[in-house]
Amino acid sequence: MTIEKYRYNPILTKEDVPFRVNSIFNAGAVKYDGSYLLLARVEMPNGRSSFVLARSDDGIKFTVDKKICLAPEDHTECYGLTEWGIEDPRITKLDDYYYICYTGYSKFMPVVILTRTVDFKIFEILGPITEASNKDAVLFPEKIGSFYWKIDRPTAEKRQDIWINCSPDIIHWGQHRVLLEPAPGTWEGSKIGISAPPVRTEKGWLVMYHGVRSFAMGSLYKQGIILLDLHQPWKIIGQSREPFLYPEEEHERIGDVGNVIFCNGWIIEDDKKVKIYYSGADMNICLATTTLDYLLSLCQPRAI
Ligand code: BMA
Repeated sequence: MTIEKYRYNPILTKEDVPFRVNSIFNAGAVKYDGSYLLLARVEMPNGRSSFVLARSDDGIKFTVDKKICLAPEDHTECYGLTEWGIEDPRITKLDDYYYICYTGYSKFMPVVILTRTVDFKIFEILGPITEASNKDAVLFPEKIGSFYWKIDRPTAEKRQDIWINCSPDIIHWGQHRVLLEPAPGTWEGSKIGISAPPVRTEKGWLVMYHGVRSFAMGSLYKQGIILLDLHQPWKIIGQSREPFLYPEEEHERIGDVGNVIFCNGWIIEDDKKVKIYYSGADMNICLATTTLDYLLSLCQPRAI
C-alpha cells in the first residue's frame, strides 16, 4: 500500500457544522475512549477562528458538536495573544493528559499556546510557550533523556526553519536547535513547518512536516516526512526526498487559500495502518490512509 485519498473526500465541510462558519479545517486528531475525535479549527463569519470537536466511531463519518469547545475569549489570562483567533490545534497524549499546542493570533503575531485536558470537556489553558512569531508546534508523546521535547517554527526575519527544544516541566523551554531548513529551489524551498505530532517507531520518531514553494500567484503547500533518532531527536536520520501528499483534487486546489494541503493530525491504528486527516485549500477536512511501513520506506538516509 502507498497512500490512498478517501474517495468521498472531503469528510467534513462547513455544511456539516450545525452553526454558521466560513470553514472547518486543520484538525488535531486522537482516539479517545474508543472513538475518533477531531479537534477542528472553525473560522467564524467574522474571520476569527475557534475550535470545535467532531466525533466518529469509524474514523470516517464524523458528527460535529453543536457548540464550540474552545474560543479566543476563554483565554482570560492571555487574551491579548489570542484576540484574532486560535488556530491549528495539534494533540499529544503525554503522561495523564492530552496536550494541545496551537496558534494564538493577535496584533503581536502568532505565538504557540499550550492547553491540556483529560476529557475534552474541561480545558486547562497553560498559556504561551513561545514568543512571537512562532507556530506549528508539536510535543513528543514521552520524555526523552529526562526532558520533554517540542518542535516549532519560529520566524526570524526572512528565515522560517523548523527548530527543536526541550523543557524540564513543559512550560519553560530551552536548548534550541535548528532541526530542518527549507531546501532552496525545491517543493520546500520557501518555508517549512511541522504538521502532525511525532510517532514512535522501532526505527525512530516519524514526523510529518509541510513544505511551501511560493510563486507570484501564491503558495503551494505539500507534505513530507522525516525520521528522527529515538534518543537524540535533534538528529534527522531519514527524510523523504519528495512530497507524499499534495494538492490534486478540486477541493484541494480551490478554496479560501488555493493549492494547500495542510495537516495537523494522524491516527496510528494497532495494525500500523495510518489515518491522515488533512485539509484542502483551508476549507474542509479530508482523509488519506496509508501504513507506517510505507511512511518509513520514504525516509531515506541523509547525506550529512
Ligand atoms: C499556514 C497556517 C495554516 C494554513 C496555511 C495555508 O501558515 O496559517 O493555518 O492552513 O498557512 O494557508
